[in-house]
Amino acid sequence: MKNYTTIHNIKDFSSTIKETIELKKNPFLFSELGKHKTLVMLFFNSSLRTRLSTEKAAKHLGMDVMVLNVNDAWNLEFEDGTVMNLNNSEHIKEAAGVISQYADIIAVRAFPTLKNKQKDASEHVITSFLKYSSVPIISMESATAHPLQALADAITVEEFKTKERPKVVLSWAPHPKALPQAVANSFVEMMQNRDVDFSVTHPEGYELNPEIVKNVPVNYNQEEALKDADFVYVKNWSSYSDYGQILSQDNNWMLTKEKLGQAKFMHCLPVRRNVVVEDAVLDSDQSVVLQQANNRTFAAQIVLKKILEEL
Ligand code: SN0
Repeated sequence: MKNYTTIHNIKDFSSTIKETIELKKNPFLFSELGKHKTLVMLFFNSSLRTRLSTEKAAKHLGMDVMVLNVNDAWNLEFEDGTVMNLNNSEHIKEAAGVISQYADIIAVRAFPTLKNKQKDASEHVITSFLKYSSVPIISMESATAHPLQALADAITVEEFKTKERPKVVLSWAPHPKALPQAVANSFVEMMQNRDVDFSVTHPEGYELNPEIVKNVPVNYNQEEALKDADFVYVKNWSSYSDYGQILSQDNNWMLTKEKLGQAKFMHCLPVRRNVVVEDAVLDSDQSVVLQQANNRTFAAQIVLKKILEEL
């Protein structure tokens, strides 16, 4: 693997997931692979799981890890040819060139603006790192995708499924803040590549990018959509068509124990209790959010392993 910025950098989903579940049994098996190799993690935004699980994964492989909260460094300029006489002190060309000399792999987290749809769609941060770095790039959530999360999600479904082809539903839920579509996008793309009965439910106006959703069934009636589900993945996102806007905070869309039925509950975390999902769900043994978060380590580890093998 050269880079991991989209789930499509994975060649074979089934074998990668199988390999990850094996790796989980013996995480230190390849502890020599990353010896004297450095992972630099760059955060433009907050992180708990991503930061800790990716560092843990790298250490399982024997790597050294350096973390930089980019907001503590110089403000970066991404436009080409600008006269840099305002707030941005350093151009991405120099920054990426410099970091590439310190790192064997660079991992980047950069959320969307949720204001400028075209700029977010262009993925200007991750694209600039791909362009100006001389080492592999891993996305730790970009403007439109969260491929490490989606891989952890697929592993979790594989581990908990009790039938050959489980019914998986992605449900929108209310939230006080405008959130990215990234997690939902990558989950939708991943489920399209798995043997599952997959559908999405959300209020009108919350349609995700049609180029991503393609022919996945969308139901505006949540209760109907959730019927007989084996996995309910809940996530808020802001409107894509009315870009970045909060159109509804209707708490009838909060996931309750009643609506969950017998299904397993999934969420990428962090989650707002009793806004997105009620306590009774998170506190029940149908919730697999902790196991899902644990799989973030092994998703990162399989990706790092595949990249290290090609260095
Ligand atoms: C991010 C998102 O993309 O939705 C990261 C999820 C992995 N989530 C948030 O920003 C939640 C923030 C909040 O205040 O609840």
